[in-house]
Amino acid sequence: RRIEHGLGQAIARDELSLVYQPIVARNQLEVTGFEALVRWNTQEYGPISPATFIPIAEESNVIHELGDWILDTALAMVTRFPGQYVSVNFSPRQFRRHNFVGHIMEAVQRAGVTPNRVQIEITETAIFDDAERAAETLYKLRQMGFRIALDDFGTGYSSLYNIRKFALDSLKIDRSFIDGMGRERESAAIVHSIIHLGRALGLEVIAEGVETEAQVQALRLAGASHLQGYFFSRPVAPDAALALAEQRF
Ligand code: G
Ligand code: G
Ligand code: MN
Ligand code: NA
Repeated sequence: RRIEHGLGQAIARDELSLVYQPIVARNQLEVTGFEALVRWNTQEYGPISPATFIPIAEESNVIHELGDWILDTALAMVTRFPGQYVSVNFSPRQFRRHNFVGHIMEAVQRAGVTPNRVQIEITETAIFDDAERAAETLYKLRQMGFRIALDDFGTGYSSLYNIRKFALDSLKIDRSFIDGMGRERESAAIVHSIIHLGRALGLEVIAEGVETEAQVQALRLAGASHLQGYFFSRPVAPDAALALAEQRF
């Protein structure tokens, strides 16, 4: 409750910021996009992780105020990138908001950003409850030119039905599988299967949580189209992100 109250004031108090983590293409290892991740540095308790406060915000309409700030800030940033897209996380409640499509369209128009510079990251949880409505929302967004990514793929209510039914551009393989790849045959098999499946369906496959050179090599060999993780860069502040934008890894 105290967190919920604090979140209501966080924007006015200027306690929120976004950091950006590069997403790197397989072949030349150039940066094709940046994932925006929110940070909250409270005056009273110091930094609080989004893993803690997003689920709390998600319990009330505070998520909308927060989500609007995140989207507007990310859109202002993408105009500074030399061509990359920005990938923004949307929680299930945001995605199911009344007129989500109109809302997001208005935001990009206000910012003067074309939809192809924006990737919308949602999880399977967001589309699970009302699949018909979710399919329609994703279809419209994709028609308008937004990129759609299914985040944390392989966890939660993962079903192959989802990737057939929904208009998607990319699958983001959950980092728990990447983490397990070098140790367990099972994780490696799952990673390979997701990559093959994604490619067969014409989707980009982004491997998350890439931390080591060995993972980079294994994932490139397996055919992942994009890589993201601490090996390349942690999520960094706007100026540092701009410095990374033209870099090859
Ligand atoms: O960046 P970090 O690893 O601390 O993020 C922890 C969790 O918070 C992850 O599940 C991530 O998806 C989520 N998260 C981070 N930034 C955002 C955001 O801007 N919006 C939403 N909805 N979730 C976010
Ligand atoms: O749920 P989502 O995939 O949006 O969560 C992204 C979170 O993953 C961010 O909080 C980010 O800080 C974290 N992250 C990004 N790269 C790595 C990595 O290489 N290793 C680990 N452990 N976490 C990572
Ligand atoms: Mn994400
Ligand atoms: Na993820």
